[in-house]
Amino acid sequence: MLKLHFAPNSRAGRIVWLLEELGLPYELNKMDFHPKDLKSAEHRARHPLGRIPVLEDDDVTIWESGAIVEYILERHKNGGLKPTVEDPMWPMYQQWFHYCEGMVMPPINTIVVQTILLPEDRRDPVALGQAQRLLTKALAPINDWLEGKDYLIERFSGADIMLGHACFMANRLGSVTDEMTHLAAYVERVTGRPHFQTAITMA
Ligand SMILES: N[C@@H](CCC(=O)N[C@@H](CS)C(=O)NCC(=O)O)C(=O)O
Repeated sequence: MLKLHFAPNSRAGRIVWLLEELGLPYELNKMDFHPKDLKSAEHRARHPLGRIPVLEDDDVTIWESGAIVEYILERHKNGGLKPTVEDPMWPMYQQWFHYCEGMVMPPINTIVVQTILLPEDRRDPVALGQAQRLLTKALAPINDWLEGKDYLIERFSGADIMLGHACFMANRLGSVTDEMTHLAAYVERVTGRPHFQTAITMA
């Protein structure tokens, strides 16, 4: 049985979303998004940095949300959500899948740290401004690419689990502007999926 180590309002929601989309059975270890749980010796034994998500599958323990998505799609795919290597959309699947943690999440992390996690007297407006500008730049090619498409490779896929979730977070932080019409419609489409709602409202 797959076991997901989870806390609300985090990237672990991506994995719940995927498991729900695939209809796979899983067990959830719900933790608080708090050092008492994430930095406990028990959790650090699963993830050396005390982060989430972590997936256990019999004798396998794997972390990094993208690696977990790929692991589930390869070993338990239950029929899809990933193009084959011969598929003309496969290169774009790869690109947008990795663009998520590579380019979009780093400024999101900084914005969250600078607006939520740090106490007010330790926040740095210069770092915040830089991250906001970087995020706006990183979102622009996604907006352009999505013109005329419902999803990143036209049909719903693992790339949407990754980058769609990151775009949802960017939107929550106010970085998806009115001019980004294709991206705004995409965020609405992705967040309107019933399994996304299940994952995101899970506390
Ligand atoms: N690149 C990693 C990032 C993991 C990560 O930073 N997770 C956050 C939650 S979204 C976390 O565990 N934060 C707790 C902490 O930094 O102490 C992934 O995609 O899994």
